[in-house]
Amino acid sequence: CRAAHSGVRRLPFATLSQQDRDFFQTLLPGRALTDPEVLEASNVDWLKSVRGSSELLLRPRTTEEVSQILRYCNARGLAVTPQGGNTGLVGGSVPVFDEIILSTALLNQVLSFDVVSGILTCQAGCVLEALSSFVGEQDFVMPLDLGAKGSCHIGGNVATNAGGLRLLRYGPLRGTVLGLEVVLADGTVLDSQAPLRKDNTGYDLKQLFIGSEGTLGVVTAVSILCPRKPSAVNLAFLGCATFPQVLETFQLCRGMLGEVLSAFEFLDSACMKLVQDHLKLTNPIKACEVFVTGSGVLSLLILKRALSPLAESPFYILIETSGSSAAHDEEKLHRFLQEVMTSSLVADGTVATEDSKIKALWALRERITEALTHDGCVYKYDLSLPVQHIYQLVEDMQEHLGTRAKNVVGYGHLGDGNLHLNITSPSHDPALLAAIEPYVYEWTARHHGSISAEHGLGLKKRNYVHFSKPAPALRLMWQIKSLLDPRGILNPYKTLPDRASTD
Ligand code: FAD
Ligand code: 2HG
Ligand code: ZN
Repeated sequence: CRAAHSGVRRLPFATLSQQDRDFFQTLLPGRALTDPEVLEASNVDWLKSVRGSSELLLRPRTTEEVSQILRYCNARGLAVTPQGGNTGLVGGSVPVFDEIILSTALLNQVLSFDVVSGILTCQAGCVLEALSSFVGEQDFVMPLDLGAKGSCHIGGNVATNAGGLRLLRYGPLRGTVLGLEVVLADGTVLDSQAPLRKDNTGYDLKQLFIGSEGTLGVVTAVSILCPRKPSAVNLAFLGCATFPQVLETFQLCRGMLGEVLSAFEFLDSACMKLVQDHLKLTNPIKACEVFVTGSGVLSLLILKRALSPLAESPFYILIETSGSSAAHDEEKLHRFLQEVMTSSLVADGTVATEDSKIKALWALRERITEALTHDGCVYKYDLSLPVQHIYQLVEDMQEHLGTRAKNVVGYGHLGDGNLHLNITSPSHDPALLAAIEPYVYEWTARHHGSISAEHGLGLKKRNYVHFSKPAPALRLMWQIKSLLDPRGILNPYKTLPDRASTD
């Protein structure tokens, strides 16, 4: 299922010489890898949709090593692809041709954690889940969470400005990242690691690197603000008969749950079917576990079943509350659930307060991406849209494609106005792709949306960015790129649209 490379030409970068290999072997003994079998995993992206042919994988341990690598590559004109956990979904993390892969896998040390302020400072290659466990032991949480947490690196999260499942509560990384250490293309180390909540000393340069997808510098360390771990968490998994009811539930939920609302996610029944069919997960509503709860008020609550017990719902929503008082949060959730059930906004549901059950319910949402990979070739769209139009696109696309697609599914971070539209087909189908694009981007532009809400542009979306950004903005982006990376060695062919299209 590959098409992303089409039309991309190799730029006139230098090719790797024996002298270059010797330099890197000396700089990083045992950590400059050339074995094609080892390189295979780093040359291919998570979706297995983009494959490069790099012959060198570098694994620095220190910022100084990253600096020396880039200084050398810049002088030689060798192109470099920074790589974290390689979980990116837009083909940004792997080489397109023979770029050297600079992996952050060994930059994996926590540097400091302040239990008073909650500020964590760590190297860029720390795995998100490991950081979550680390701060969790001290009663804090990471301000972001995503399905790829077991593999993605915090540096990769920063480089993509990842959103994820906690954004509704803690906001984007642009607010929670307090400082960055970045190595520029010429090897200069830019240290803006100020572990301060407030810092108005001129331009906020770190913002340039957040979401720059490895095209402006290599992030080597991150300071990030961690909130206290909420002592009470509840998760409601509810079924709705129509999308307007999902929207009304969202509106009501914001009003009634207020400050304890921490996530509002949705999936359609086609997604539910995919996780059931491909991953053998169970629909908790259909399975008749009418109400699974821990203690307190919720355990007494039996939801009225408006549909027959075995009916599938067309839509499912996950509502998470996080707070510091279990009784208070449960009472709020109780009142909200009563309201949505009696007004028939919600047809059916289940609630969990125990950790293992919460995890099982979250898996239904978090593992949709994985289930999709078992469904054939996946065409993936990550869109921001005004929330009232968010599912209209899925329905329009279903009608537009008819039987040409195997599945057209919608899910996402409804609370953030972020739709994940995924279309599958048994194999790569250029005619299907031509029917999807630019239709999907035109639709998004017409509704004043963004063609990339949280995944970035990478290789796959960069030439569609004009649907969301005006020409002067794109020209300025190229000017910034030229200023910071005049030889263009950092992650070429990614993020920025073809230069000619912006001149
Ligand atoms: P990589 O994939 O290795 O790299 C991504 C980009 O960042 C590349 O352009 C790379 O060159 C650059 N990069 C990586 N590290 C650095 C660095 N240190 N310095 C400079 N540039 C660097 N994304 C979301 O936003 N929200 C989600 O909810 C979400 N869920 C996901 C669920 C699954 C199952 C999967 C597979 C992916 C999901 N993603 C999600 C996408 C992906 O996980 C994120 O984009 C993540 O932030 C990428 O981190 P990574 O370490 O894997 O980066
Ligand atoms: C999610 O929210 C991720 O699950 C992945 O952002 C979305 O695979 C996708 O389309
Ligand atoms: Zn997402």
